[in-house]
Amino acid sequence: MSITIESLACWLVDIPTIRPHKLSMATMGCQTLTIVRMQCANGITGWGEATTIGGLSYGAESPEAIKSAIETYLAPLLCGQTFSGPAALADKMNAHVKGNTFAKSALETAFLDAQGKALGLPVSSLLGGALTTRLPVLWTLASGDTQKDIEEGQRLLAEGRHDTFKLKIGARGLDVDIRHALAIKAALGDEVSIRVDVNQAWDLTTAIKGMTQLQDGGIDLVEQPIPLWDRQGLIALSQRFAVPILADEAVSTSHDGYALASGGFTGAYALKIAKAGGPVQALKLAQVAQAAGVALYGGTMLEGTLGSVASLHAWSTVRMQWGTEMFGPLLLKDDIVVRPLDFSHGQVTLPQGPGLGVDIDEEKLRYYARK
Ligand code: MUC
Ligand code: MG
Repeated sequence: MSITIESLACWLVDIPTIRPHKLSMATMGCQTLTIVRMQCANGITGWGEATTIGGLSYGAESPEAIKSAIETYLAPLLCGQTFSGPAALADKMNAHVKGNTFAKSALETAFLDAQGKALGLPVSSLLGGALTTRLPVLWTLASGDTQKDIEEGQRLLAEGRHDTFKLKIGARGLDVDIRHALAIKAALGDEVSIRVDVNQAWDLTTAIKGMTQLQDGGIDLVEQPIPLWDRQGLIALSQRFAVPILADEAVSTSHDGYALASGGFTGAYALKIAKAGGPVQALKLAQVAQAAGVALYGGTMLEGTLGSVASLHAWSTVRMQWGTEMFGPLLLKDDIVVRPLDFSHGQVTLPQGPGLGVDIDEEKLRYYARK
């Protein structure tokens, strides 16, 4: 069903995190959600969200730049136009705007929300149909303190909320990081899957040393140990070690996925709607991975509920061999939605209503929106 976009509005929404979240390149005390409202013909409203991590320290688009790209370039391009579906929308955006995949992701999300509402179908149905309505979700232990991380992990295990954890390492020396990871693995026990994300912080030599020790210590997955540009290094590490590599920053689009896989990469790809330019675009990378025998993982840019649900609709349509990390809403002190997501037993429930299946609390949106 065709959708005519009438107007677009955009807000920067700052929400504090429940504790400092320490990554190799930034410590987050707050997350900024760039929220988009797409007003369409026939009174239909679509909502979308884009987030990044730590301003400009993770990716090339800051929240402010996402808002500016939408307001200055994408809104004038799209408003008044009719699109038969997300393919036509992406075609138009890509013909006139290079890059800016975070901004495009928020707009593709809002469009899918509007089209799903117009058709009375959940977004997952527009993307091929959900294989499941409950998806696995891990938690990231990243307080920066080993003992605090152990206590947090033990508490979440006891509450039955998560059974798999990711650790953020790479900000400190290799020996400190390895001690940290192996102490958490030892404390949480053999049954618990522990993965690490280095966020590009090591060079190849350090990665060979580090991965040897992580593999011997029973770590299950090593995410993006070396810089995103070192494709050959990532392929070499994936072939050298039994512990699998999860490519994150190195693989944004289907083109990156094709280049890595055809170069001999084995392991898994972290899909993220922001890296690819939206849920439909992220699934193109999933299809390349499936064709190449590379496993899949549902990644987050620490989105709030809107962005997490947009991702979940996409992730629900493919088999995620390594599960997902769509815990972003749990890291935030509050959100701008009427009903929070249902997280329990290491899983999250995919909303079933038309579109994203998420209602916005406009009072909260106004309260948290940057003035
Ligand atoms: C990343 O690089 O994967 C995902 C979980 C988390 O704690 O940080 C993000 C970013
Ligand atoms: Mg990562």
